[in-house]
Amino acid sequence: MKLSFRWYGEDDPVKLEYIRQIPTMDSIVTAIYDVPVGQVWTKEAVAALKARVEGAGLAFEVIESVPVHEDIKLGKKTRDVYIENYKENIRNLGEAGVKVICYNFMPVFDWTRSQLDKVLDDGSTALVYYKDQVDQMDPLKGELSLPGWDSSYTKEDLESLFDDYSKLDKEDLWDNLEYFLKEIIPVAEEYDVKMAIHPDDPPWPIFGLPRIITDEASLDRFLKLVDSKYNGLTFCTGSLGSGSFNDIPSMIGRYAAQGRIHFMHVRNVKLLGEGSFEEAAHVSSYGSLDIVAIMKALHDNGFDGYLRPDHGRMIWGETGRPGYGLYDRALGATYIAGIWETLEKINK
Ligand SMILES: [Mn+2]
Repeated sequence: MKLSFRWYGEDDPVKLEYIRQIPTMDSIVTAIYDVPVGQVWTKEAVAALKARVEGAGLAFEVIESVPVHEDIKLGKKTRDVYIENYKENIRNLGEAGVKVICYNFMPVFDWTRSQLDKVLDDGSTALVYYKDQVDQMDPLKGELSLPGWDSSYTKEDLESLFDDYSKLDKEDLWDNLEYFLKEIIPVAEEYDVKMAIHPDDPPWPIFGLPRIITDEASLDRFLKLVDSKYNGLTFCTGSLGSGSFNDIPSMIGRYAAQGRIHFMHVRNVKLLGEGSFEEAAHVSSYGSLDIVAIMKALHDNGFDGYLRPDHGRMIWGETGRPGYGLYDRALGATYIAGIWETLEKINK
């Protein structure tokens, strides 16, 4: 297991130099953020990012994310240009030593929450998803105020995207995902870059948009679309674990044994029933997931990929990017490292 940490670049209030001081930290998970979705990241930009990360004493081997253009998800005629660009990104990143690329196939919206700064009992703040609040939101009406959403969309862009997706059902989205994979996985194999899809967060449809990477049956179906190790998973415990229908340790055990998990996101969620949840401290007793069982499932099945503590709460007065402060994620990293050390020693 290689411990890693997400870093948003020079604008991130969490400095690379601080991340390096977290015990057993190995790698940085990052991306190039100033190139529009669907365009090629230049070799020069990739080389500069690699030099910056490695100069801080950390490995540059995981990219999160290379985003997938909406035209690819929609299966538009223009997708082929964007797919060629995507392949070029895989080649450039592979040549720079990148081993894993995380991406997702969620229409329009990435992760969705109803509030980013809910005050918990201990005074920390966390991201939450309350179903009744989300059900009342309409992305096409009123202010563009959905927490965390991509503010680069204008109202007109959104209307046009929603119109396009209204003509698409789940099976169409599966077809478009398969088309994309059949194009890119051979390139990933050639350049030794493992592709790792991130599940949908939350793992159910929102705002009438289809979502397909949500549970064990859909992950099985996904892995069979192209039966190659290079077509693998970012297994996000919080995203999949927001659905009580997912048995997380059991799923991890299966997919790790198959060698299909290349990247782990580990965080805890407290399920509140009926499609609502709060993000919680990593420690098992604070949420609904058994983090020790999760780490044991990885350890028992020989997991040797990358793992990062996922979202943390905001604690100790820290301000910054919701979910991505330093302190609570560092506590999570240390907790995870402690469980792993224990598993290594008791299994000797
Ligand atoms: Mn995640």
